[in-house]
Amino acid sequence: MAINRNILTLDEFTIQEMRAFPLATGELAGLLRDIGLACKRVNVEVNKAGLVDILGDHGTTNIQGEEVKKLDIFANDQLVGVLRHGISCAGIGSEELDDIVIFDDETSNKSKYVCLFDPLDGSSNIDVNVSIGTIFSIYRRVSELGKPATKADFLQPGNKQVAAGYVVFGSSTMLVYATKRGVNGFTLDRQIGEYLMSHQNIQCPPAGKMYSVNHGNFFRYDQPVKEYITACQKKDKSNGGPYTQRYIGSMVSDVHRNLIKGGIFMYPGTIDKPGGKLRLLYECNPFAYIVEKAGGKATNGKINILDIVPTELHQRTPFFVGSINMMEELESYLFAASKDAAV
Ligand code: P6P
Repeated sequence: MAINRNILTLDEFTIQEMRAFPLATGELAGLLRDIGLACKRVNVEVNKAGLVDILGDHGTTNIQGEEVKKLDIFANDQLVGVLRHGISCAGIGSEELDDIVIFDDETSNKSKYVCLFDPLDGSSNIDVNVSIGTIFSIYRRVSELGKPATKADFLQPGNKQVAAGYVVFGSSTMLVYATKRGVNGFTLDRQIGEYLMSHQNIQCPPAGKMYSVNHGNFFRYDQPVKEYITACQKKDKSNGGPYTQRYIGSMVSDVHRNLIKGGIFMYPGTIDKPGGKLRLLYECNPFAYIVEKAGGKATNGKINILDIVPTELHQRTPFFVGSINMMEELESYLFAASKDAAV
């Protein structure tokens, strides 16, 4: 079988990228390899979730008060284990863990990076075979190398991310990650166990025809959000439409689709939960970074998501992300409302 040497593996690509940074130590490449390895193990379990007694509630609830599925714990354990025993990460923050975990060993304390992740987002969909995903965010430490990482390493604004990415466990398993040099996607070839470059230099189309939001919350959204959603419904050929509403309740899949095809994803605050549902550090910041590096935009409805200075590990934020033209149209509704309110 002819081997197509034009297809780069994830490891080959990250090593190739290192050449652009003469002072690179290979730690970031190692960290991405470790995440990819953990997610290969998760992939095996996700693909057989219906066959073994790994479904069903784990009987506990996480800090969010949500039922925890066994796969959540499995995915979390794989990521913590691989990163703890790697040489590229000083500590982690996880949706499934109440507080950060500082690895505090001689090797880890010398590591430049910390990692935050949602080990298996959308896990409520596991039992019904809807795509789910892992989301990760990587920061360079601000604390002294050689000593244990500190909380300050994790509570940095999203614009300080060194890299961010996700793995979507769908019809295929794909790892997408962004650095300041751009966004690239790698599809897992399960036969050889390698992530192969399948989507080079991903660009988010400036306009799309898909909007993603939970219509069940419509009457609990703020007026400007309702007006924008209604405008989406009224689009026709004369003004860039008609639009389609696509929302599968699994953020990784919804945002991945909109990143590739163009579109806007919204999880606004509601009257009863003005802070929204999605978490800033390991859901919104990574996706905001990825979509922005691909030419899109992300806000909390007031400011760029990446400019928010975090105060808590599990804090939530309203979240709007997607194609630049659609985001700017949304903002025209949001800012008009704030101008009216200021009068
Ligand atoms: P709702 C999954 O639980 C999740 O965190 C995201 O993946 C998804 O976009 C969102 O919640 C769905 O929330 O309230 O619309 O069911």
